[in-house]
Amino acid sequence: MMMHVLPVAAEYRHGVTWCVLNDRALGSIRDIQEFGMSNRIIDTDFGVQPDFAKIAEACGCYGEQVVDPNAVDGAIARALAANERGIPAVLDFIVARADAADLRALHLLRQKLSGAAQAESFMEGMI
Ligand SMILES: Cc1ncc(C[n+]2csc(CCOP(=O)(O)OP(=O)(O)O)c2C)c(N)n1
Repeated sequence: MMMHVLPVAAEYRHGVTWCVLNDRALGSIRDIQEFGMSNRIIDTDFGVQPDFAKIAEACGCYGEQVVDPNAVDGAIARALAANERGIPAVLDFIVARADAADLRALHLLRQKLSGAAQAESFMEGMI
């Protein structure tokens, strides 16, 4: 989701819901920094996040932040109900950081197959 699409979707009354899985990070890039670049985490892990629900509302959309897992069904129902009325929606689900085991495994496999130096350049090439 890019922020500028929100007022456009509202303008054209698109019945669409964006679900943000909000772990306060650009996760895939952060994982590359952690596992492929000697744990140099730069500008991918955030202490401050915008309030995406308020941004949605400011753009004429329905917005809701969801923290409690028990609130997921209700939030989805409210978003879809807004969509039925021609109002786009953003659901900002606050989630824990996912386990990066897959990327770590891929990195280790590349190291085994082609040596550490090549694995490092492979990870750099992914950015
Ligand atoms: C407009 C745009 N800017 C930058 C990128 C480069 N990019 C690819 S993945 C990524 C991080 C995405 O983070 P997030 O949306 O949190 O998803 P995650 O990696 O956690 O699955 C970035 C910045 C992109 N693909 N598109």
